[in-house]
Amino acid sequence: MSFRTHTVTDYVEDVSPGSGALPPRAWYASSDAPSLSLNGNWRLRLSPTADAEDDSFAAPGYDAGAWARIQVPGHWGLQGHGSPIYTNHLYPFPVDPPRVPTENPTGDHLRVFELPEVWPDLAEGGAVLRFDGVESCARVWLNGTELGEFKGSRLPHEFAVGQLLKRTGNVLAVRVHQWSAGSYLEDQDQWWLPGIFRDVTLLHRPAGAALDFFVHASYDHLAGAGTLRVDSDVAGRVTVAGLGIDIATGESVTVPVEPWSAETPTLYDGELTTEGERVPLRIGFRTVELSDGLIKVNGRPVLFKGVNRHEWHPERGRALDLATMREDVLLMKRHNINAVRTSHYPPHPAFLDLCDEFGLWVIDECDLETHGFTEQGWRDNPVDDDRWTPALLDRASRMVERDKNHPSVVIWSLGNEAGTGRGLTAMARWIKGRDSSRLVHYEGDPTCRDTDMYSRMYADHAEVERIGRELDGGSLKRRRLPFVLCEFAHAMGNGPGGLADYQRLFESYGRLQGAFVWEWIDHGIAHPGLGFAYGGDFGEELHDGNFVCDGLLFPDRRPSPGLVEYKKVIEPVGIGGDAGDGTVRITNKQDFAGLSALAFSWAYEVDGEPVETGVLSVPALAAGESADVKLPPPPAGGPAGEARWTVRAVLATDTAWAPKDHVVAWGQVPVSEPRVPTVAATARPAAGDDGVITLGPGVFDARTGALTAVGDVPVSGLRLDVWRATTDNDDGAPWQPDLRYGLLWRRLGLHRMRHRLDAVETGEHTLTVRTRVAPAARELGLATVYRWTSDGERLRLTVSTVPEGDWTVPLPRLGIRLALAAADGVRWFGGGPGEAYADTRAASAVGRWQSTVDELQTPYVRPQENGARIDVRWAELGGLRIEGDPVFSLTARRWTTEQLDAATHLTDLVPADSTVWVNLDHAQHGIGSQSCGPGPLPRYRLQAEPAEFSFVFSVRPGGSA
Ligand code: IPT
Repeated sequence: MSFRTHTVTDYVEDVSPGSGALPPRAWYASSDAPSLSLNGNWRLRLSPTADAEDDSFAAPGYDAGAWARIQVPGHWGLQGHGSPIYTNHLYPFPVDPPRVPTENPTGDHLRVFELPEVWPDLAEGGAVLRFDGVESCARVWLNGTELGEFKGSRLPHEFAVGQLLKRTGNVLAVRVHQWSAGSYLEDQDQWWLPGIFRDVTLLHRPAGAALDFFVHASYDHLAGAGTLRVDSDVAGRVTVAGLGIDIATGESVTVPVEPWSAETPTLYDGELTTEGERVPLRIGFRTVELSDGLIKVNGRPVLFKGVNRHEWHPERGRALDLATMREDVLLMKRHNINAVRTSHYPPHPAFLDLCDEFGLWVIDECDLETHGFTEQGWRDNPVDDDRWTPALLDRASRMVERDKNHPSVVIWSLGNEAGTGRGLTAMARWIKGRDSSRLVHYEGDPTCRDTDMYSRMYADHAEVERIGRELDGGSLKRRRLPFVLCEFAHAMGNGPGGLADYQRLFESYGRLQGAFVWEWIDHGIAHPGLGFAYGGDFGEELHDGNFVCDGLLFPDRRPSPGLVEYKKVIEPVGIGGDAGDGTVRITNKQDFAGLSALAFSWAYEVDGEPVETGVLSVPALAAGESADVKLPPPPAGGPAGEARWTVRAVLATDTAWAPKDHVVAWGQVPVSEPRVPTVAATARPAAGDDGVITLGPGVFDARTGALTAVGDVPVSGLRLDVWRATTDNDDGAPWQPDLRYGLLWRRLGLHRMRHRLDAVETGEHTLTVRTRVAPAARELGLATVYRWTSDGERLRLTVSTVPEGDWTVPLPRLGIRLALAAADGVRWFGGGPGEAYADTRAASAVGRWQSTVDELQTPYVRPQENGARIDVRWAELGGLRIEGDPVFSLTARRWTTEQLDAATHLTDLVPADSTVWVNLDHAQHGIGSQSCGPGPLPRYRLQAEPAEFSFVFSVRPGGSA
């Protein structure tokens, strides 16, 4: 055999999708034909340009002994070679399609393999080499013969290799280029991470093997019957034992079945048998249609409670293992999520198997985004340039053919943020022609020319309501379409706020068929010095910072408070009411299922402690039905105090996704109001000769009026505080036209307020400290008076503030801060167990909670305001007991707000000593979602207006710390 040594790189910049690969087809694992995973340890040589090395490495006998080793699937940039780049929509190279930079990191991958014993005789049948994902362009050789090259990073590519295989010493060579013409089509908001990042598999293809097949399994909800037909390239038989089905391919049969839905994901195991192989089928019967202007499945409109899922692992990037995919699905199911948009590319195929099995509606999105062209007014956009259309159609067909047999996939999405153009229309036409059983989605074209639904991202509540009321106008076609928010509630940092307000709209207007939170997981990269790294941490010349950390999960898959909030807001069962009439209203908010999977219970709580509990018997409610369910009479003779009912719905038995007793939904019904602490002002302030004033347990500096101790608990730095370490949502995105309060606050100087002491006055029973709190260079300020009284045991502080000057912005927070010398455990009665703010408070339940100062922190990848517990009646920490009048919001941390504000990574937060900084807030400004969407609704803004609030301090029985 002769092997020519040359370097060809033209294909890299060719708009064509590639050459040499087999036509796309369904992805499946044969029951009997053997396969060989080529995942594992490969050799890697990284070069700076596409042509730095010739292709002699592909020849048998090449000695790669000096090359590095790399784990496949994997990205070389996460395995010590080169580094990742993060941009949101900017191309990190000059825009001159289809040209790419000369500096084009190129990874030559090499692997030598033997065929396993079980592999049939090489003369029998063929073999296919399958790549499930390579970014962004690959050229492939087996045993020195070039197979072809391809683009389309998150799509499968197969090559026929039967005639090239040997029993031993097979040499597979893959040259991977970071940049290619394909990069112009893959401008998704994520890390640019080249490599062979999904499986590489060799599949034996016996003679008479199934090639491609299409399972058509519809459901007639009126007849309760499913119709099955399997079209197959290679004729054979289809059997479904559980349904007594045994038909020829191409033939259809109708039988009574249980339908598939995300709520009841009934799958029937079947088999396709061709002459050469047996293929397992997992059949879910369902019919998706657009009817009466609504997306209906099995005859009923569905409400998507969705998330956008990028594939991410903090160490392995987009090379996800099965366990991680499974964890994602389990976490979604446990948090009441029923839908996933596979933003912005088809996921690893195993993820869709899990969606079929556990029940999630899927919008399967094509690997297409050209967002960077927005910088030039979308000029030269590949989706509106016929030369690129073959590449677009290739991508559409690779997605549809691969995933067409998944019942979970109900909608095909053409891609994301690609502007408008003929290429998209061509894709939609092709998809409709190939698969009329699903709907088509695309957000980027407001005329909805190619789609079956009107889709938007980040529309504010008011606009969503207008759309719900069908007052939004738009093209005639669009006005007849259902609406989804394919992205909303930007989950960057603390937030998103306003989820409950959106959900109320979705549940009120039929046209609004739900929404998908942006996004599932933070794409932080585990980093020894930084905790998690984000854009800019690898020295990128262009980057978008921590905009890549905007998920409901932290990078290590711990749920953030945003996910806990979302779970509450999208509960499948509504539990609420007002105990006045002794009932609780139960609503089955599901689209299909009844309530038989759930067990209901009640607890009667006084001051947060359960006094009595019992089973609540709830009538069988069909999807959409409600009932007022009688609560038992309140227990007689119980303790006096603030009482409420807590009603829970838990799983009645173990399910595939969570154990028995997993809480699915809950609600609280208050019986009485919070009790307000009273302190008779009987103690008298006493001046000592050491410059100290005492009032009950309070010890003050006589000159400044500053509190220095409560009993034996030292306290320092107590004063009005209006600043918070701005959240990503406070700061807002650079393109946000709206008011961005984070910037306005800083411009005003609210982060550097000065406290002028005007007077320290002692009255008969009071110590009054008058101040004015204001930033340098401004005339506005807050006249602030601290009034102290005591009954000898407890010390009451009443703070009054009156804004002076022209306040045109809300306040970040309004309350006091103080420092304790030490604190660890924290107990409180109020909202919990987790973080909550004015517009992120649905999941906060009133009760008795305990935690530690360290556990109260929420580890947002970029540090910012976090960890507030709301509606606190009283809290105990550091030896103090603090009661609120009215209830307050509590944060406690081992660093100051200023340190939190200055930190850029979690590892910047290091306690200086044992000091704990405590904020007791009368209120905080809402959170909103302005890191990409709307800010907090007006009612969650903390307006600067006169306010008065009180705290009662005492030494906690049992002493300090
Ligand atoms: C929208 C993108 O579709 C998504 O990929 C992500 O970038 C998100 O925003 C923000 O995190 S694009 C929208 C900002 C116009």
